[in-house]
Amino acid sequence: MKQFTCVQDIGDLKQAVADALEIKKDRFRYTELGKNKTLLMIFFNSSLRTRLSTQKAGMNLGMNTMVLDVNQGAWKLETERGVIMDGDKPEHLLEAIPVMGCYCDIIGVRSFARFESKEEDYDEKLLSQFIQYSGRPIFSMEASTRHPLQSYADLITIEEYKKTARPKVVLSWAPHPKPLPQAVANSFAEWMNATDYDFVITHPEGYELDPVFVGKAKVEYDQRKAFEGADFIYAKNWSAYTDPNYGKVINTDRAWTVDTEKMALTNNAYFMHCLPVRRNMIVTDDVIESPQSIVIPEAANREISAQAVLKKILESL
Ligand code: AN0
Ligand code: CP
Repeated sequence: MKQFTCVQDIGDLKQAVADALEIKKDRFRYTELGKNKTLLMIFFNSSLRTRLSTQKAGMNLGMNTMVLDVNQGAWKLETERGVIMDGDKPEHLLEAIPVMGCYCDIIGVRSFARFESKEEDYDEKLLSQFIQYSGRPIFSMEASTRHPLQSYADLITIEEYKKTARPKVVLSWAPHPKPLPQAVANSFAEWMNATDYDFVITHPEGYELDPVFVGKAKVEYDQRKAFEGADFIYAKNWSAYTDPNYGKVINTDRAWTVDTEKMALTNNAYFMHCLPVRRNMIVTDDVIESPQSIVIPEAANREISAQAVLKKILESL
């Protein structure tokens, strides 16, 4: 595997789950594979889980790992070509990327949607430049439109907890005070659509996702109806995708918060969220602390998905 940015890159999902569960049984089986190989993780945005789980995954494979927080200590980067660089940015991305490539074998990149231009975000301009100019395999640690390491971990988690072959999985929008990217929701939808699960998306009007990601999912505007009979509730906030509100918060209606009363409509569903989560906005304390909440095992599986991806990339070097 030469890059990992979306569901297609991982190939057959049943195999991907089997590979991940094999790693989970013995995560130190491949410590020779990454020997003398260097993983560079580049963050344009904050992270707790991705940073730690991916670094741990690299170490499990015997890799050396380096982390660069671009906004803390590196030079401010110009990203536009043709700009006369007489402002506050001393370095251009077009030098920075190949230079980073000189010092490592694999690069992970986190760069969220910037909400300045929907086209630039949905073209994955920054990630594409890394792919084009670094000379190294690139994997996404959440880019503008997708968070595939998260979705892969989510899939592993559902496979571990599901009680029926074709569970009903509901992606539910939930309120949040600040504009968040659509990446986690898009990506989760993309991965769920690649399974044979019964997949439903619920959100208030105005929060429709890009139809490319919605795919064959059923969209239900009545959250309570969507929750009926669900086996998994996957809560997430996202900002508006549709124009003219792209990147905006158009509603923070706490009637959409996931609470005990709504969970009671489900088939004793498990509660999932990628974290970080704002309690009593997205989900009540009671639900996230309940035995049905699997947010911690879900986060733990981030190490496994990252290791499965790094292993595949290492095998292709
Ligand atoms: C980010 C998001 O919604 O994309 C990262 C989630 C993994 N969340 C926040 O910025 C709070
Ligand atoms: N879920 C997730 O990617 O968390 P971080 O933003 O903390 O990495």
